[in-house]
Amino acid sequence: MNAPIGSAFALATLAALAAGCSAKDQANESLASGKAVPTFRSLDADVDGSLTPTEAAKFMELAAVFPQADKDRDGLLSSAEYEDAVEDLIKG
Ligand SMILES: [Ca+2]
Ligand SMILES: [Ca+2]
Repeated sequence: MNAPIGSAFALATLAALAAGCSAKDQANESLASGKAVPTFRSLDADVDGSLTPTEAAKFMELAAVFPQADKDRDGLLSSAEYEDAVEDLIKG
């Protein structure tokens, strides 16, 4: 009997692959862990100039600090909020 865990895993794998595909688009920044930082544009899937929690979820480290990064608490990250958050992530 197949548990639905398989499809959840497949989705997670797809998400990881999608994140990897935007690697071409990324700036020359990397985290202390050596992981490259995706550009704001590569995360902004609908190109509306802000990141929803769903869009930010592609960048795990950013998703983890989303509430703090969203300084004006509108539930979205502007590019300025993103830059600040990335700077904090890089500095550690
Ligand atoms: Ca967006
Ligand atoms: Ca915000």
